[in-house]
Amino acid sequence: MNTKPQAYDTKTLAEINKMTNAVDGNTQFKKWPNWYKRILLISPRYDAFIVAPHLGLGYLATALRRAGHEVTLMDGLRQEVKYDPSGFDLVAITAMSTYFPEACAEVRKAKAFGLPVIIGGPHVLAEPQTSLTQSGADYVCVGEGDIAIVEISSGMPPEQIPGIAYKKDGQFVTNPTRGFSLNLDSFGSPAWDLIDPRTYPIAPHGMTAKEWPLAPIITTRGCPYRCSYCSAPITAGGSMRYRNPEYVVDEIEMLVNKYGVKEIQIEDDNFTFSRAHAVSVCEEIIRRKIKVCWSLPNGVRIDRLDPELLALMQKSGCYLMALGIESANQRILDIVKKKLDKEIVRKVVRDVIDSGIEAWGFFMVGFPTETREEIVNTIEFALSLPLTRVQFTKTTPLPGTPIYEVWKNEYSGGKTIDWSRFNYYDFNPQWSAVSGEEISKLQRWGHKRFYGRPKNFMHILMRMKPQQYGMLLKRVTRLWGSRSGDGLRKKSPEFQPSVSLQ
Ligand code: B12
Ligand code: SF4
Repeated sequence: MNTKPQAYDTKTLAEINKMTNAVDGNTQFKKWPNWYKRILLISPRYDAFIVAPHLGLGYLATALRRAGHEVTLMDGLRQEVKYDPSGFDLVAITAMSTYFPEACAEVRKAKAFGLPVIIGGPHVLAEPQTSLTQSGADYVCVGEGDIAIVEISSGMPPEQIPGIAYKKDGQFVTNPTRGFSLNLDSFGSPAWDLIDPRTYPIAPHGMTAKEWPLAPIITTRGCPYRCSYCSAPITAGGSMRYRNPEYVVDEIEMLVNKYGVKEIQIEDDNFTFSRAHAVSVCEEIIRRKIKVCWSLPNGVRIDRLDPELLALMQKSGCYLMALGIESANQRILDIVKKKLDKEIVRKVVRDVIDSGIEAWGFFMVGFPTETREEIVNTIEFALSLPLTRVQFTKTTPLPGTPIYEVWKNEYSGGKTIDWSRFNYYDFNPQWSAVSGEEISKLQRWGHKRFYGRPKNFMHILMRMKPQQYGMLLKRVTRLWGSRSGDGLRKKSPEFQPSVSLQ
């Protein structure tokens, strides 16, 4: 088995568009005898507070349409996933780890109708073999799907398709890896008509937003860092790939003009890694005088910001950014290979605020070997910064990451994960020096202290639309009921910190 990723080149946007008119005239879009015409893309319904247009499925839809397929997209968080099987020839389902069980249920449904099924997404690309076995799908896409899905749908024999896995004569077969595409522009934009921002409820990433309708976009894929808890480099690639800033701003302009979008959420893993890229996007927005505000709710690196860049970002409409701070302890930052100097955090947060951009802080608790004092130190540090929002998430061993291997080999005790509780609040890997129950308490205590401050609480309320209040209540109740390491939902007695926290 060849597992070495191979970078491959793709066509330019203009070339691809030209090819669309000649579907049969090239190898990439060749129709094999088993050509599947009508493709159903599904993101399953699962328990969620955030309901955002699914960019991944949007991109797959674009790729399929270009190759002449008819595409239907059902997002279970927006609509009921109900279909007449006679309307489809192939079903394609996406899955993150948290909703892998729901994805499996969709696979079973489609298979009961006799439809061929391919699954993909961050969970299955990290766990292809178990995903195939547990779901019962016909194919697993082990990586970026933009080309693989076209090849599967074209009826190409599976053994010729890089980056997929399947079963042949009862044996699991993994084809050679498909590298990450070097030319993101060849993928165009997601099929926005199928993930129309106006058809989604007001439940954006980060829960709050300034304007509505709102659309997420990506301007880059990948991240060159290797933080050992993060699966972004596995999902989106271990090096930066950039879209042409002009095409990015074309997309923003189109979203504003055609869909009435008033706010953009840039979901890149590392938007400011290349200062030149970030500058170009901002300058192009300013040059075209686009009336839109934008934010970075997925987080940016603290060490990839400077006052001039921040000023430009603010001028172009950026009003909010989340900062990946993670821990106040250099020991922890070093063991998880964050490559961040804790000493610069306070100054950068100040720079962000001074530029007129609101700063949120992402922190994590329950790292391997982390002590109680270290967790408390992180919470205290977070509380001492001028942030308007904080998130203390539990360190979760996402499949494919180095810490997943550590968890599996040293702490899992041979047990398997209940994926339905595999999120940053409910799962506890039991590898910290602190018990799971204590981590849950500290997580709640940190949030309680931060949002217990009237100005922080009011800030959220002011940003929310009245129709979101029910969701807020549900979210708070959920956080307070988050599960600890033993897997049982427990009512915790009033938490009394055992060290002085003042
Ligand atoms: C935006 C985002 C979100 C958004 C929206 C997600 C969405 N609807 O797509 C929101 C805010 C909702 C979200 C939530 C969470 N997220 Co998130 N998110 C992202 C982020 C930053 C970008 C995703 C994106 O749009 N990428 C761009 C598109 C083009 O890529 P894509 O969706 O991966 O799709 C491509 C391929 O994966 C593949 N593909 C995908 N599906 C399919 C299906 C088929 C059939 C095929 C062939 C191919 C295929 O082809 C697509 C096109 O190339 C990623 C980071 C990353 N780099 O992936 C994390 C990421 C996906 N999230 C992650 C996590 C952990 C979460 C949470 C579980 C965190 C939490 N709170 O506990 C929650 C889920 C909440 C819940 N209730 O379960 C992890 C997932 C790891 C995993 N093993 O599942 C990631 C990778 C980040 C990380 N920390 O490592 N997230
Ligand atoms: S946490 Fe951020 S910097 Fe680290 S690997 Fe993930 S995306 Fe890259």
